[in-house]
Amino acid sequence: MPLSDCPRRLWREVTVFDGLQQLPEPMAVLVEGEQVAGLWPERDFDPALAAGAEEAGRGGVMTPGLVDCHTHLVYAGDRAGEFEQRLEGVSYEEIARAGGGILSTVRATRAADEDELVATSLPRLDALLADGVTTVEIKSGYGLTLADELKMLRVARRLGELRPVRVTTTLLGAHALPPEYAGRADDYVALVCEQMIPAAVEAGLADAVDVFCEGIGFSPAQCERVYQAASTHGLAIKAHAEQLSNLGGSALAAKYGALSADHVEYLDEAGVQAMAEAGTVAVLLPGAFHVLRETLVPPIELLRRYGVPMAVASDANPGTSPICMPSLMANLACTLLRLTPREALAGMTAHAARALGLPELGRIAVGAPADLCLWDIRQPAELAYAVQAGRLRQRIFKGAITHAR
Ligand code: DI6
Ligand code: FE
Repeated sequence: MPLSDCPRRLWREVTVFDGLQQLPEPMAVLVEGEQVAGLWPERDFDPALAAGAEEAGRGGVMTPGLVDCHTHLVYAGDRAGEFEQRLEGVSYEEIARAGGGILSTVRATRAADEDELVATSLPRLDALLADGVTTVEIKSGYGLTLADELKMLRVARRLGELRPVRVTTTLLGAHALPPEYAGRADDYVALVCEQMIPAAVEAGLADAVDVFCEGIGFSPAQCERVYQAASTHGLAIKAHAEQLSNLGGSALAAKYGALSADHVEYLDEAGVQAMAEAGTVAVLLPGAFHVLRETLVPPIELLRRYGVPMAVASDANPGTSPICMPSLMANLACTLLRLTPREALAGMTAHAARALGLPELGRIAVGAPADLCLWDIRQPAELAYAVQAGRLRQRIFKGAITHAR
């Protein structure tokens, strides 16, 4: 579109968190079309620089639109009964081994058609958007047949068409062993590698693959087969690794150039080093840590020392993190995992975008996509400090204000 037709919008006197840090003084921010076109300290701002722009806001804190880089948002049913069982002392693993857990959501999700899945998932997506999300990753993994995994991925893509949000999709066929493959895990992995991955790629339905590398999931050798198939088909790689035990899943993912290794409570120094060398992001999921009442904190100090970027995500799912409130994740990342508020916010913006292989997102910079949030708070740290819905004044997606009150 010719520049003269671009809507030009100007925000004045905003405190900017640019995705990595808070800028030292109040700023003027100009958006032109779908991009950030200008960013000036207020005291240098010359109105001639933004001639013809409409003033869209004044004051408040501006952050990049939040990036929720790990969710299982699409599913049917709920697991409230299991929550009660866990409160009575039954462990997540015991429930899983007895055929509940992920497999109970698999039964409900297989029984739902696409429209039903869209209808049950949209309110969860809307909750994320109301809390500032402009990009969300959505995994499959509750279908576990070729048809049901593709169904979940189509639903995820449809959600992205129904709402102003970027959706990236991840094929998580290797999430749990479906009952019809009991005792034949290698055959199921062959189905993932030889049918699900090629079909998802062929249909353009997946941006990445993920695996659950765990005693109750898949072994490192099985995960490696999935990574080989993903690499052959040009899909990015992610991992649920070191959540409940240390199997070396993060180092394995790093060996295949993974975008991220997620959970990582049981990660050791060799794994941290492998991630640092490969540029793999550590995605911290404090919601699951909280709900499972875990006590082993991910090795934050080692991740800092090796310079591994830390992202923070909701892990929104019916079992271990039935929570669709990213700002609460920032709070939990600080209170439970001891991140600083700055790290938590970088974890939900710049570093989360890296975990999706989209480093142009999650930043406020000239030329960056204008996915932005304007919050009614005084300083960025308040997002992590207070847990309070309704602080989002404006949500800006591709330069358009999509949520304003
Ligand atoms: N780890 C998790 O925390 C989620 N998946 C996984 O591999 C939980 C999924 C669920 O319990 O439904
Ligand atoms: Fe997960």
